[in-house]
Amino acid sequence: MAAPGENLRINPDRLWDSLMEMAKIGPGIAGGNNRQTLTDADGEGRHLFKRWCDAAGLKTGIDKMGTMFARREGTDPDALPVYVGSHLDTQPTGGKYDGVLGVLGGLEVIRTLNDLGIKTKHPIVVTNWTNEEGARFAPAMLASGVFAGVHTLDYAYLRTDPDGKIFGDELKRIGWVGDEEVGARKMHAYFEYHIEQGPILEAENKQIGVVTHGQGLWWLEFTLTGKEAHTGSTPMNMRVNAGLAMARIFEMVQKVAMDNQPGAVGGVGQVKFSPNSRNVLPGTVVFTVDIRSPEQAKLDRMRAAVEAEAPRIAKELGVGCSVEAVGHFDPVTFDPTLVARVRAAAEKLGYSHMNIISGAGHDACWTARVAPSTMVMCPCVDGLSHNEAEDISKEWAAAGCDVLFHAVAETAEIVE
Ligand code: HGY
Ligand code: MN
Ligand code: MN
Repeated sequence: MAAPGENLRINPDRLWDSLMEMAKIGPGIAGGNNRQTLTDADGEGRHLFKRWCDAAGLKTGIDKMGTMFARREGTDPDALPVYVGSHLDTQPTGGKYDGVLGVLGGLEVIRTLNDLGIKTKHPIVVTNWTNEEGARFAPAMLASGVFAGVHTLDYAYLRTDPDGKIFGDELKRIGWVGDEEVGARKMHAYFEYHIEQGPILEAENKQIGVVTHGQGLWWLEFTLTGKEAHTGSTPMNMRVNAGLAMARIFEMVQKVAMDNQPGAVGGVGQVKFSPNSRNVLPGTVVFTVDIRSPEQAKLDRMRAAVEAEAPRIAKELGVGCSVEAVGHFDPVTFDPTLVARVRAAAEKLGYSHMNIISGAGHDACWTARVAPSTMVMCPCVDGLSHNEAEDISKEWAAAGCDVLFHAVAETAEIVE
């Protein structure tokens, strides 16, 4: 006996075609994408998304962080909207699905409601958050962080990229500064559909991740001060070697993460040597330690250990050491009612599913501070993400979007 609405499914080909169309904007060099936030490519991707929203009959509002909100009216204009979204910006060597699947999956929900002529009591708003990745401008989830009251607009506008470009200037340059106050919008609920970016769902052969929690994160930016000197003629006992201090700190971060298993990760993705010349010992080395855990106590313990050990390591080598926390969010528990709705949708549709904790950060981690929020996940091949080879199947993409459709439609309350 089919469950009511079980046969309501999204259009897999339309979703896939939209993903492939968006992937043409800001192409990478190895099949993925380089559509970093506030670049011309980001601006082009925004225009394409806006055109699609216009064609779907949505009214698009933009806030002062450039976040895009495309609204489908409900039968009760006073009812708070159900928001569904993610991000269109990518890593410099990003994949075609990280973030994009959630924005275009939200649009596919709207397109399917339009096809079926379904009305909902609550409006539904598809959202493209500015600068989720934090690759060009730290921290990650910057716009949703301002929306949730974690960062001020001024703080965000003054963030600078590695070339010294300023966030506010770049947002103005690409022409996407909106007039809405950031955070003025109130949400009935928020859903985010995302690839897992880890290996669990594929390994467990599950189609749907029912996301109960998101792990917390610290981004600790270290500046090590050594002495610029000739790599050839400077005797080993006369060196003030910031590069060596960095290497020993990396080893220490690895040990801190391994000592806190299970449920802890630590590593470094970005390093800047100055003057970065092959035969000059670095005067300064700047790098960001990324540590994460779903357990608050463990996350804080790891931060304390790293911040205690790094200066000691540096001092042994006569190297100066300073640290600044440039990104942080605590572990988040998603809304149990919405989580149960996602699980029920997967069951109704006959998709295999399992509870999962998000290893990556998402805008939902911030919206959870201001509205009931949760996520839906689909597997990705070999758990690979933040790599141009990031890959998913059309079937995985569609199954997750079907679940998103049912969870969003139910929360928005279908009007017969
Ligand atoms: O860093 C993260 O977890 C996300 O991809 N911005
Ligand atoms: Mn993402
Ligand atoms: Mn990402």
